[in-house]
Amino acid sequence: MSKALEGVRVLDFTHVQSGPTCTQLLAWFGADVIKVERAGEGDATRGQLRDIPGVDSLYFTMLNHNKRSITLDTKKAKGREVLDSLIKSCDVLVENFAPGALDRMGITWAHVQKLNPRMIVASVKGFGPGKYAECKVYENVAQCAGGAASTTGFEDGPPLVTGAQIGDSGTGLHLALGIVAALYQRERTGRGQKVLAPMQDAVLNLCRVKLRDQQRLERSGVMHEYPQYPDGQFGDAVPRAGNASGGGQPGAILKCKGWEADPNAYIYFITQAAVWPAICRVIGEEGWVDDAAYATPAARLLHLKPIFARIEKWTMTQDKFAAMDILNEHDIPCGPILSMKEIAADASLRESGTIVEVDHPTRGRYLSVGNPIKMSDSPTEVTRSPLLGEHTDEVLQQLGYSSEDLATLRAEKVI
Ligand code: CAO
Repeated sequence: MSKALEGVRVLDFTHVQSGPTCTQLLAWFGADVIKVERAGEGDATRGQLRDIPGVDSLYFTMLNHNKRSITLDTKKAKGREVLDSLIKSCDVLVENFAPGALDRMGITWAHVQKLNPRMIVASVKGFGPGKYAECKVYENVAQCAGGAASTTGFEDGPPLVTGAQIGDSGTGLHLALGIVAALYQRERTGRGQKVLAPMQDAVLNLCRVKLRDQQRLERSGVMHEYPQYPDGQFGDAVPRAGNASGGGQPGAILKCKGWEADPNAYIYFITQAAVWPAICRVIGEEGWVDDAAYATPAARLLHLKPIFARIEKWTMTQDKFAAMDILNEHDIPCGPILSMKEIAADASLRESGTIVEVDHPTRGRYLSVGNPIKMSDSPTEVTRSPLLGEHTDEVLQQLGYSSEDLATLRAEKVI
């Protein structure tokens, strides 16, 4: 079966996490992704957080599936020549170097346009234009600057970053969408364009509801579904809301049977208005269905803490999976708090290809996250990440370099 992006060739200048997540998606959709790395060291993540000495780390292998790898010193004149032929033969250049690094390499937008006016140049940077445009940025910096940290955590604690890599992988996703849209526009215009996804902006986009709440707070001074209501105080900025749902349907994380010993024996419970009578019946509080203090969503907002305390009395009698089964029989939205250990063993995620086992020549078999986006006409087969420079000869020969040329480039440490 063909793939959605078959025939699209990507010059992949990405490293660490944000850029590689983007090009990995493009590869999963069928693009030929050629990762350019420095000879000897390659992407820094190959050697970071290693669990097996001398072997590409899981950090690297899990972010670089389905790609080809070439080594190239782009600071040498001959390396620049190879790079120029790659630019001529590729559709997209993706990079996430520190600001200015691509220009310092001589790969300016004008240079790219001269060589290949159809090329799309896509970049991740920490910040967009403005006072921080020149700053280097990693995941947690983006989470802090994009509004996630100030709105995550409990009201009496410090700002918190989340384990979801919304700065890196979240920005990679945004960039991938920009690239696909630019490819689509190129079909009509014949022209490439620059695509920029700043990490701060991507995090803010994912925190959109908190900017909504900032304006609600400024208008009314209070937000009824936040844990600060009705007893606490609101300041002038959106406060941290703990595990409150943040939406129109109040929710909370509640203890389940075994919570004393198991740090993940919890369930997320949403008191969706449509199923309030069912909730009352399940927890044994049938009287709350018609009690004026509990019968309407507005009335319940005044009593959320005691309501969730009562529901928790019930969830503590069930393990999280049993609670999930019972609640789902009544269409009550809920979700078990799953550990990574439980997720790794999840049969449905394995069945759908979202958790995959991959073979690697030096590491052996390992577990990874496959393509979370499923397409009926473009299935994803996850293949292992490339060894450093594994495809240098193959790619350069495709560009027209002879065996003698390769020997010279190798002797001069260009590849
Ligand atoms: N041959 C020769 N030189 C190469 C090369 C190659 N194949 N590939 C990269 N280089 C050079 C670059 O040209 C650059 O050189 P100069 O600084 O002399 O111009 C140098 O390697 C280092 O690039 P860098 O500044 O991007 O790398 P760093 O490790 O110092 O910074 C990071 C890393 C992530 C902080 C920075 O790249 C960055 O801010 N990127 C944008 C935001 C981003 O994507 N952050 C997410 C990272 S994941 O958490």
